[in-house]
Amino acid sequence: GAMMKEALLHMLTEQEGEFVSGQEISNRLDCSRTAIWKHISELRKSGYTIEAVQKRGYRLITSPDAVTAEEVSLYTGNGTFGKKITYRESVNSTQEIAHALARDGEVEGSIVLADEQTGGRGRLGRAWQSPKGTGVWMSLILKPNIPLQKAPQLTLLIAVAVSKAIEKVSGIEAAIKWPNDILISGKKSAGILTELQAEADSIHSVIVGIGINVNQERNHFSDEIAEIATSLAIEGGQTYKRAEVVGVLLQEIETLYQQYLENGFGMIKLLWESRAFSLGKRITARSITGAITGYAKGITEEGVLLLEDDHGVVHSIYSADIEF
Ligand code: BT5
Repeated sequence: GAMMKEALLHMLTEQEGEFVSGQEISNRLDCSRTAIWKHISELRKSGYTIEAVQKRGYRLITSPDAVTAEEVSLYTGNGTFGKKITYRESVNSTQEIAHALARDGEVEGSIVLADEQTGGRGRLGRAWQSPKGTGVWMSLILKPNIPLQKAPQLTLLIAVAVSKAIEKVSGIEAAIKWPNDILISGKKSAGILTELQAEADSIHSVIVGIGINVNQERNHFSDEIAEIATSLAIEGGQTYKRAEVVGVLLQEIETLYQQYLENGFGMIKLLWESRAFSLGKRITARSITGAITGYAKGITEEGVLLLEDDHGVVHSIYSADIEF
């Protein structure tokens, strides 16, 4: 059923606003006219405007800004990431669902998407605001064959992919703030949460949580983050299709991830540095063990931040929040 609906949507989309006859649909999908009608009704219920005209067939007029499996599948291209999509209208956190799937042996590249998260989370138990119908709230399952201590490299890889995807879809420049923030005009437009399932020293699965503010208006953000958060719509002055953001992002991630597995972190490190916001700046790195102020010199091969304090001592920062 779901496959058929997806195939039908693909046919209508390919026609770019032209009519597709019931006969052609029925031939290509090998289904009855009644079945087609049923799927057309379902698509309409999901927000698609489809015109039906006697003897001419069906024509797609508009599609909703949805992150359902069928809508996202229009944008995922030929890669393997995003071939399997679990969509939920409302969840506590997509991370929870992805963790459970990974424990049950879910394949690499599977994603979980939600239209809304009621308990979206950031690092260190912080909350991630995920209002309904506004952003990309996604968890991606990876199964890299790398040692545990290299896992932080993946966060940097994903950050490069997110900033590239934002630029591709919107033309807006997006910088990376170590380790996991994507900034537009100095405000946070996306965040990354990398969680591991590991046995002894080896990684079983990496659950990469990605939150991207796409179509929020300013009043969607609580007072607490109103000054520090932004969205693509606020910055670009127009709305964007979230499904396209997801599709472009998955293609960017898959390309970088293949390069990373084949050639190592070197190339990713260069890309990361060219998009980094904090390098060469005076910053404060704050963590549970205290705060260090100094110059951000760069990142190591492992993805660790190097911070030179006022006495010339270089500190390796494994995890912290960065203030300017
Ligand atoms: C992050 O944490 O930036 C990681 C965010 C990851 C969210 C994704 S959504 C899909 C998946 N499912 C989840 O449950 N999570 C992942 P952190 O660096 O700790 O930043 C959290 C801080 O960012 C909060 O304390 C707020 O100050 C701020 N914040 C919260 N919601 C925000 C939003 N929508 N946009 C910008 N800033 C936000």
